[in-house]
Amino acid sequence: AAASAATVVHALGDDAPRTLADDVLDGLTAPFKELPPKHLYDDHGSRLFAEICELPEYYPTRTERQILVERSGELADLTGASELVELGAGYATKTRVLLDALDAAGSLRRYVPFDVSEPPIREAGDEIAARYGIAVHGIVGDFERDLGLIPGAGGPRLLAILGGTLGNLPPGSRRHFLRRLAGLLDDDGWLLIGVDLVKDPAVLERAYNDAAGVTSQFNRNVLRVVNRELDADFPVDEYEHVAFFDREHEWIDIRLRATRDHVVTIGALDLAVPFRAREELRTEISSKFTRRRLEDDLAAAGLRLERLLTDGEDLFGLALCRP
Ligand code: AVJ
Repeated sequence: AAASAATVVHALGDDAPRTLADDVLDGLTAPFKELPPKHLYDDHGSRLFAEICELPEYYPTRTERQILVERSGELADLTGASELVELGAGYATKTRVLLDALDAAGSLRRYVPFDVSEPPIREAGDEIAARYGIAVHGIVGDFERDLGLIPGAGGPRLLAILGGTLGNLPPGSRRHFLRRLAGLLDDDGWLLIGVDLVKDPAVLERAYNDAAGVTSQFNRNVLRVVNRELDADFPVDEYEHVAFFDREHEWIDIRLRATRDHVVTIGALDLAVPFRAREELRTEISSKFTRRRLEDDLAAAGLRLERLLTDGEDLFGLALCRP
């Protein structure tokens, strides 16, 4: 039945601070300090990321959108999908293109947006339910943990993870995660993955070191999140944003570098963490792909690459895969 408002299911609730506390405790006491990138996306971080997507240096978002604009009809015809499940949906701006195509093909019945942040799911979900007259089942959760909340497929499913989100996972976790995604698909299901492609390191590095400094703000925001949520005292302005292309691993390595010796107190954990001047804390990796590497990862997860749709300059790819 057509619904005019989105249903939203929550997996995070009271658990979210616990996850952050565990990650901070593990990450800041490890031999090389590290925090997982999902904590970058509080409300402020989500807004900063939306700003990044509009930056002239940050080509992935507009390139992916352009590929979707050009090839969504083909994706709709190939998949005949009756439902779109989208991991890391955010405001679903690019998704509209895909929804339009599935709607035009006449197969669309349900949209299942999944994200760590609730406001985008609710806003975009309500609007999409009303506009397409389809059921919208939103899920607020952590997709490394809460995939079980995704309902069973009610017809050919298109499971999408766009924007290069998959690239945040290190190679081993990525294969493991792909295997779990394969488990959400029946034989008639499809997986659509947005992958940033290996290219001139100068172009890559520029995308993560924008002239306006928005990426630096976004990166350092994770320290504000820890300060607020765990009663910590990171001197946010005394950390520098660092992002470089690691040619061996083919990923952008994103870090925060302390500019002086200091000790950070994390009240909620009763923890004191010393930082040396120039010591770095990794906040994100963003893997870049070649077709070969993608195929190897997919094979390890029991998936195969049906099409790799790219833009004219091979900046970004949309990989359509099947079990
Ligand atoms: C959301 C993970 C795809 O890796 O390009 C952008 C995040 N970090 N600028 C990316 C990000 C810094 C983005 N992903």
